[in-house]
Amino acid sequence: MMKVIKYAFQRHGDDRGMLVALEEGKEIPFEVKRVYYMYDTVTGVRRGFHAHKCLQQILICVHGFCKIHLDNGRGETAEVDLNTPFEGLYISNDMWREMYDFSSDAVLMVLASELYDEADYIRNYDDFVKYVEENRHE
Ligand code: T46
Repeated sequence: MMKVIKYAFQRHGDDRGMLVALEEGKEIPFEVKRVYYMYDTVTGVRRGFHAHKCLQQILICVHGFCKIHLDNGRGETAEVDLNTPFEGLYISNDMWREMYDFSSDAVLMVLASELYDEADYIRNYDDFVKYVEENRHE
């Protein structure tokens, strides 16, 4: 079974409601260079279908819910539910990802360690498995 790293962020709640604070070097283990989010995802859509050579990310479904399929290219996979604004899924580089089962109100926010760079994407699954094999350090 593949190890999945999910963070449970501290919730600062009081009688006004809830607040989550994320700080680089504390809750987030990398320098955050970019934030993006997806919303109004069409029902039934599956997105992603790629891996990254260098990029690390934390995915937070700040509203609604969705699921993430992870595949390390070495025969191990995981399905992860994201359904609260106080949990974050860490995705390392060299990890195939697909996002699916979005609720109609889902807002999936992503904290990223690098700026957008198309050259960092591996968009073909067979190329990804080959890349993992070639870059194995054990
Ligand atoms: C990832 C998963 C979780 C930009 O111009 N800047 C950006 O920072 C991003 C992320 C995207 N774009 C443009 C590129 C495409 O024309 O937005 C469009 C949709 O991006 P993409 O098809 O790559 O979206 P997803 O949902 O397949 O993947 C995204 C991220 O790209 C990817 O890094 O890990 O979310």
